[in-house]
Parts: sequence; C-alpha cells; structure tokens
Amino acid sequence: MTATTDGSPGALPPRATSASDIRTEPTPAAAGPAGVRDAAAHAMRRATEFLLAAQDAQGWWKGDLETNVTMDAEDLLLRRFLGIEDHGTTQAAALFIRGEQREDGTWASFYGGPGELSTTIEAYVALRLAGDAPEDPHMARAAAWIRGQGGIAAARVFTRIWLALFGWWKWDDLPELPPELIWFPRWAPLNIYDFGCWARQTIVPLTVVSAKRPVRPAPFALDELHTDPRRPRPARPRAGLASWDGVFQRLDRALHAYRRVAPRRLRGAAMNSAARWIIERQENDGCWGGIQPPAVYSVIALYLLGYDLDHPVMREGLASLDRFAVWREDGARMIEACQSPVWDTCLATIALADAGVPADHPQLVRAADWMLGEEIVRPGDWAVKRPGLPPGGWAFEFHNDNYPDIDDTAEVVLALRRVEHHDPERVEKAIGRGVRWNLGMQSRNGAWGAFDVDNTSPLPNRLPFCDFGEVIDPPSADVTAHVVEMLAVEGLAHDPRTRRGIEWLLAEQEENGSWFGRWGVNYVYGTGSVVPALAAAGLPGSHPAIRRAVTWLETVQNDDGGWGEDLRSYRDAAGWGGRGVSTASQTAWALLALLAAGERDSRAVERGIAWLARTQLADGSWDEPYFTGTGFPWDFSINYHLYRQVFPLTALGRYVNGEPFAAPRHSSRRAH
Ligand code: R04
Repeated sequence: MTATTDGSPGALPPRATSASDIRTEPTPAAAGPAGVRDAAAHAMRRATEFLLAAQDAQGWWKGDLETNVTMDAEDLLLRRFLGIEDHGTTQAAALFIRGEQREDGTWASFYGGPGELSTTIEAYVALRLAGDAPEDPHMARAAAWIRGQGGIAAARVFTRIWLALFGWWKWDDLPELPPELIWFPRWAPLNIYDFGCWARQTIVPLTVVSAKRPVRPAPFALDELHTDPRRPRPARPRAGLASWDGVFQRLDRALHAYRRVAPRRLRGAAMNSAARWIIERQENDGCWGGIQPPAVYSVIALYLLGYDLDHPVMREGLASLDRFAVWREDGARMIEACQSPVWDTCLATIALADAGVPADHPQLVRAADWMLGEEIVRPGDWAVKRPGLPPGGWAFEFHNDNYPDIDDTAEVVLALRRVEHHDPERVEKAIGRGVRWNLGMQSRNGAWGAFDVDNTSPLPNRLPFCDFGEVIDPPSADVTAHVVEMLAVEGLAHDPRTRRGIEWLLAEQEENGSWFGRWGVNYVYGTGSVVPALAAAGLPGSHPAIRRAVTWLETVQNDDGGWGEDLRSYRDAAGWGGRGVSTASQTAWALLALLAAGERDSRAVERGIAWLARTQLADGSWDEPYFTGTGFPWDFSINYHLYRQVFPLTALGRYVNGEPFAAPRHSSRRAH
C-alpha cells in the first residue's frame, strides 16, 4: 500500500517514511483533540488499505508467527537424525540462526530477552551441523557462555533428549516417561488427558522415543559445551523427602528401575497403542495439531516403530514439516511453531469492520466464506471430557480438526457477526453451533480454558520431564473475556452461564486493577481483553472494577503516550507489570479497554491515539520487533506479525467510529 490513496491530508502529522524516521516526541500538528481525531482518521484509512491488501485470494489473512531458533535447530536435528538433510535447507536455516545471535554470543527466546541456555545450546549444535567451526569467533563466544551457565547438564530436558539422540548425552541421565502412560485411565492421576493438548501431543511420541533410546553416531564431539567433559553430569541437589520435588524425584527413580524390569511384550504393546493414538490424530495435511513440535516428535516416534520414510503416514508427516518453513527475501529459512490463519482472519475482519469497511464489502464476505468453511464439524480430544456435546468450533490453524479452541471460536463468532453475508441462514447456523460449543466447554469454576474443560491438575507441571513450559490449560481471564464478550453480543449477557463467567472475571482482578494475560503479554493484554467484555456485558464505565482498570492503565502509560509491557512481567509482576517500551499492539490493547470504559475524550486516550498515528509507517503498517504474544508464560513467546496491524486498526476504528455494539443491535434474544 502506498500513500496515494490517502485523500487530502490537510493538517496531518508528517508521515514517517521508515522505522528510523518515527518521531517519538508529540507532534505539534496533532496536539489537541481535533488534531488527534484527524490524525486518527487518516491513520485508520492507511491501516485499512494495508490490511485489505494483505488478504489472500482465498479470503484468509496470515502473518508470520515468529518464535525462537529452537524450532529451526530441531528441524535440522530431525533431518540429520532421519538422514534426509540437504545442503540448501541446512544452509538457509543456518543463515537464519546466525542472524538471530546477539553480540554476547547468545540466543534469546524473545526479542531483547536474556540469553537462554537451552536455546543457545540448540542453536550452537545446529550451526555445527551446518559446518560452523568451534574456533569461529561467534561459536567460541557461544560455547564460552554456555559453559559459564553450567553447560549441557543445566539445559532443559528436551534439549538433552535431542543431544541423547546423537550420543552427546546419556539417556539414563534423563527423566523417564514410560509409554505405558497411554493406558492410564481417565480417572488416574497423570493420565494423558490431564495434560494440556499441546503437551499431550508432544509427550505421547516422546514416551516412545525415550523408551527406544536410539543413538545415531555423533558427527563431532561436543566437549566444548560441558563445564567438565570428564564429568558431564554433576550431581544434582536432592530435594527434601516431604516436598513435591522430592516425591517426583523418587517417582523418577522408581521409573528408571521399572524400565529395567518392564516386560518386553507389555512395553511393545504400549508403544503400539501410542502409535495408534498418534496416527489417529494425524491431520489431513499430514501434521499433528497444527503445531511443529508434535509433528517433529511424532515422525521420530513412528520411524523408531518401523514406519519407513515412504510410508504414507511418514511421507505426509514430513511434507507437512516443510510447510512450517517461511523463506525470507535474503534466502534465510525460518520455521514457524504454528500458523495463525483463523486467528488472524477473525481479528482482521473485526478490525476492518471497526474501521468502517462496509459489512457487505466483498473482502469481508470472502473472509466470512473462508471462516465458514473452516468450522470443525466432528468431535476431537475435547470430547473426552464432554462426550455428549455437539461439535461446532474453530481451530487457530489451517489444519487442526482435533483441537478447535474456545478463543478462536469466540472471536470467529464475533467476526461473523460483523459481516453481511448473502447466506444469512448458513451464518446463523454456524454461529449457533459455535456458541453452543463454547457454552458446553465452560469449566466447573465458570470460566474458560483455551482447549479443554477443567484441565487444572497440578501434577503434570511437577514432572521433572515437563520443564519446557506450561503443560496444563486452566481457565484464563483473556479467553474467558473473549467468550463473555461474544455471549453478550449474542444477546446472552444475562444468561446464568455468562454471569458466572463475569463473576469469575471480577474475582480474578489483580489488586492493582489489572488482569493477567495468559495468551498475550501480559497484564495489558488481560486488561485489554476483560474491560471490553465487561462493557459488552452491560457493566457501566462507572463500575468500580472498570474504574480500577482505567486507573491502572493510566498509571502505566508511557511518557510517549503509548503502552508496552516487557515479558519479564511473567517473572516479576511488581517490577515489570504494565511496563516496557511502547508497542503498537499493546498500545492498542490499552486503548480498547479505555474506549470500552467510556474514556474516549480523556487525555490518556488522546495521547495513546496520537502515539499510534505518529508511529505508523508510510505504508500504513507499524513496526513491532517486541514479542507481544504468549505461548507459555515466560517459557515460549510469540511475535504475531499481524498483531501490529489488526489491534491498532481496531483501536483507531473504535476511536473514530465508536464502540461496535454501543447500541443494542440484537433486539431479540437468541436461543442456544
Ligand atoms: C492467541 C490465542 C489463541 N490460542 C492460542 C494459540 C497459540 C498459537 O501458537 C502456538 C500454540 C502452541 N501450542 N503448543 C505449542 C504452541 C506454539 C505456538 C507448543 C510450543 C512448544 C512446544 C510444544 C507445543 F506458537 Br515444545 C498450543 C488460545
């Protein structure tokens, strides 16, 4: 998009032509409410053009989903393990990995974050596979830093599993997770349905891999990554007998002992059950769960169980892995952990509608058509807890029929409501099924998790094996807010199920007036999700909970008028909650809350809107190097490349055009 479609600019702030041209001091021409309103309208039009131009011909939007280089490193390790690496792919991945290294030799798990040991080890090993020499300055710097952090012995379990596959670590020095787990009945502690769906899909294949303990010949030694290569595994401190850690340490020792006596036939049968479970869950594009890690581990597990690379399951699995690759202009190849077309499409549809794009605009209709085609009409793993519930949700990805999620379903329904489709009956039926499915997925406490009902067992996170991040899916404020907002828009604000969600949200508010953000960073995301939901449900802006949220947002607003929140807030809420460099998406989230709270004419909103208008680039987009999406709080972070566009556009649209559902649109209550 260029600035030629902008119309007459009048007294508008000068346009930034590149990131370095962005002005950070207030723009005089935009000062005062009238100037800001003009600037907002102008920015909104340019952002609209940019977003409209970014739609795929099929009707969807998809921004890159950027995470960290463990994705790329593990992809290379997998190829090496299977003997299918090729020079071009390896070098393109290495180019990307090298480009992500920082001055101090480390790799982080998010932009601007601290060096992360496991990420740095995996990146280093991948570069060695690609031919980089330990003497190269960038490699020597990395290795020295790794040793200073305790070396391989201090890395997470998954990293050491990858190294064990090549004999760089001993299998016996890893926690056990037996394949017999697949047989644990639903009522047993630690059965696979006690894990969040992402952990379940990752762990089931890994039980097979760690039972098989395969070792490929190491192509080189890795002594430089041990603090003392002669003693690779220093003794670990023993946890107290009575503590949870002590209990799980003893459980792990018992499992190591069990491994030596486990009947071979029983083991074999358990692994076959795991294989069947995995194969039943392969998606029709060959992947697993739409996310990269389960696909990688499933391919290895099945290979170890005797599936040849030309078996259809394997061929399609390997082909699906290639689709996680994004090729950049410089020839670098980045692996996405996941692809976000459904999520990006519903958010883009909402943003464009907020910006005043007509509800029957062909591009919105195409988006609605595409979303309608993505509805999942068969049961998935969620049905283990809700066997009688009819299907009718949406997943986040192109292919993930087994795991529709509550968040996407709520937002897709909100998006479909904003489009005037030529087949309203079809839309109405799809919405009805989505609403019913979400209502059926409410947890016992009245709130909603992302993928499952009552997925709250504390035990999975205690397993020594599970040190890679969150492994359960308890209800969260952000998902619950999206559902409440959707139910309110559907005329169900007074339904007792919605009321329980609202009560839960009110009880969940932090002392300082904010809400925790499970799937976005962090309190700004939580608060930016909850306040619009409470407002949609009819709570007045004067409600004490909303007042406290407004006050909190005002106190954390940056001097430049924007909002930002560093990922360190997940570790240190007191120090970093609501604090960080201003970003487009986080500024937009704060504005969505303030606008919903009735603060449109406040100074805080004016300054936030001015920040958005001032930092917009010449092409109508925004720059956002900071990661504002959350996979697992602190442990796995996401930069959604479309967040910088859709959320600012929604905020600008609501500032210019008012709240989308300010006047009751639906006179009659629908029955669900
Ligand atoms: C933003 C809300 C929508 N929805 C959450 C979807 C997030 C999409 O991105 C990811 C999801 C993932 N899951 N599991 C992993 C993952 C990565 C994503 C995952 C990551 C590392 C390992 C295993 C799994 F980028 Br190891 C669900 C609510």
